[in-house]
Amino acid sequence: MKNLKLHGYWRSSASWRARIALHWKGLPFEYLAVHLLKDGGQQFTEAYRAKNPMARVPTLEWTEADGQARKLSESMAILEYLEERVPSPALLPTDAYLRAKARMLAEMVNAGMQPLQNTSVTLRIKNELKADEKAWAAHWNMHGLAALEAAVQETAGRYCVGDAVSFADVLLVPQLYGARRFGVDLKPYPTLSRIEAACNELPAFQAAQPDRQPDAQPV
Ligand SMILES: N[C@@H](CCC(=O)N[C@@H](CS)C(=O)NCC(=O)O)C(=O)O
Repeated sequence: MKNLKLHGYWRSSASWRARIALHWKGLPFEYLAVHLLKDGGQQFTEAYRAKNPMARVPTLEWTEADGQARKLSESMAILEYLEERVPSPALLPTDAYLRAKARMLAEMVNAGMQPLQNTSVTLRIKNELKADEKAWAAHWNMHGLAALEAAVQETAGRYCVGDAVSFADVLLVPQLYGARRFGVDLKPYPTLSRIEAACNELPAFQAAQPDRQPDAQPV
């Protein structure tokens, strides 16, 4: 994989997942910012939709050794692909049950939480339905985080699944940042908060943080 380019947005949790995995695997990449709000959302331009018909970030592009241009969207597919192409350092356990557990915890965030707080969803709730989008997003974060806190009790060590970083941690850290943005109190989730602190000691997680990205805005 050469000339890796990641289209992302500094505080998009899905882009953040891909950044963590790329740093974790030691793959240098160019970061191309897609501003999700400016100009009505740069993800909706024709040029970007040609790369990602869902009009979402992230999208990863690269060139193969034989010159073939490749692209992939959906952060879970990106994580799975990077894990297959660059198995070490790993982001999945070797035991099949624990691998499934890591994916299960990741999907609780990916499928069960993030889609309910996505920018286009919250904007529609606010502008079309005239409802409180922050309360909506906070509700689904609390629902999901309570479930995650309960679920990790079975597997947690230093990280979500034992003492090795996995997809579950890659999904957890950006989600907790999102939950804070929606005003969620994280005290009821002590295991998740402890795991987040452990992850944030790692260089790959530090390099992927939103405020370290070139398109970061002051908050
Ligand atoms: N399932 C997708 C979710 C991608 C996604 O929802 N990205 C958000 C940012 S976190 C986005 O691009 N939102 C733009 C919009 O909703 O218009 C993935 O994991 O990559």
